[in-house]
Amino acid sequence: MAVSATRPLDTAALRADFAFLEELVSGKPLAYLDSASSTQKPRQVLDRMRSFYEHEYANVHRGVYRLAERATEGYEAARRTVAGFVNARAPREVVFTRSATEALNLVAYAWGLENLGPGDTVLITELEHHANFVPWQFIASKTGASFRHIPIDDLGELRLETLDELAQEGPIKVVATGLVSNSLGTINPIERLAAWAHEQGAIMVVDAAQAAPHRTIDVQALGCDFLALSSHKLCGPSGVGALWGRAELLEAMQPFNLGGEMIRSVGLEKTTFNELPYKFEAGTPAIAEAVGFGAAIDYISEIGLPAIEQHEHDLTVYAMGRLSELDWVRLFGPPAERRAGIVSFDVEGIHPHDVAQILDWEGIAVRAGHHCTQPLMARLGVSATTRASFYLYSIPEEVDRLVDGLHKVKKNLG
Ligand code: 7TS
Repeated sequence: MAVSATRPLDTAALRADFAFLEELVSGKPLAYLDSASSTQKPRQVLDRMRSFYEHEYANVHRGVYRLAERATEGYEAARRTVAGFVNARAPREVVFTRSATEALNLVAYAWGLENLGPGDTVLITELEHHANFVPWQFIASKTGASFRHIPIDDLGELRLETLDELAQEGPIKVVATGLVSNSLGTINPIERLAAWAHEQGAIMVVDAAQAAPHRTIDVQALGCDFLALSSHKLCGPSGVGALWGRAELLEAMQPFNLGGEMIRSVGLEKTTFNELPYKFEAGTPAIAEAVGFGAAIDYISEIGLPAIEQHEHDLTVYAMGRLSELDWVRLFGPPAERRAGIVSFDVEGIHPHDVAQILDWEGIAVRAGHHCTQPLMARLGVSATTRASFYLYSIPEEVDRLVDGLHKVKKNLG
């Protein structure tokens, strides 16, 4: 299957790559509208992992025998693929982690503990996923730094006019923000924030977990210093993610986890550490998963990120249009032009968990909850929302089924 970036996605051909679409739930075809939580996996990724396990598998960076060399080559090829995917200057700027969460913890601990102190400010946003919120809050409290946030407006967009006021409160050392909000889909102006962060003498940390699957990522154009992503959100396996960091910053940092290949030499008196990127990869990594991550990037890159983004945008416009026909449904977040393929809403008088439960009986999978963004939920004045999210295999008929399902929810519980 080859789809040009300029042509619409051939969803019928793409959907044939995904076995999960053959599943029936309550006797109905599954409408999987929860790709922001995790995406489904195409056969190409699963085949690559199976073939790697069958023909190329051994531990990496250790053996001198042929199989270990093959495994190491597969693992390092995946690193080169991730590096190319985010336009890193070199593969050594890419560290494999367990997840985007671990990547963000790595920066907060390894950079934050050394570089933050009383009087400094860590700035996050009111939109953040807990993975880019709690580690900074924790490290700020450990180091005595203050922890502040960029507020949002009623549409869920950052109030950039507050930046200068925030800067007056003390030196800002870190600006940490998501590129795309997992709860509202808001797309944040990272280039502008990165330029501003650097004017303040701060580093710019980008959580791209929710952006990398859907739009082209270029760390050099974004102007950031660190960027985190996860494999499982872009058609790859779970258990692996990546941190991209500027080499000079990674070089200057202390390791995060200790043991295994991240070590150069160990003595009773002193231990020295390996070079980048191995310094940050302790223990046996998720080897076949990294290879699957690379295969997933190849898969979505061949389809074309611009085409995926356009497809999701069209679905979002359609979904927001259809949902706004229901005057008992309240939509959260910015207009479709300024958001990714995520639609969070509230059904008047019915708890999101009940909404999701009834939709499940109709074979429709949506997420209900706070989506690991409790400060955002507080700002919106709700404890939870129902969230539909799209990916390259999503189709308008699934949006129609969602709307029909919501009519049933309203009839049963409204
Ligand atoms: N950052 C963002 C913006 C996310 O959406 C998520 C996961 C993470 C970080 C953490 O990624 P992980 O791979 O380390 O788990 N978001 C969601 C979600 O929206 N529903 O389930 C997981």
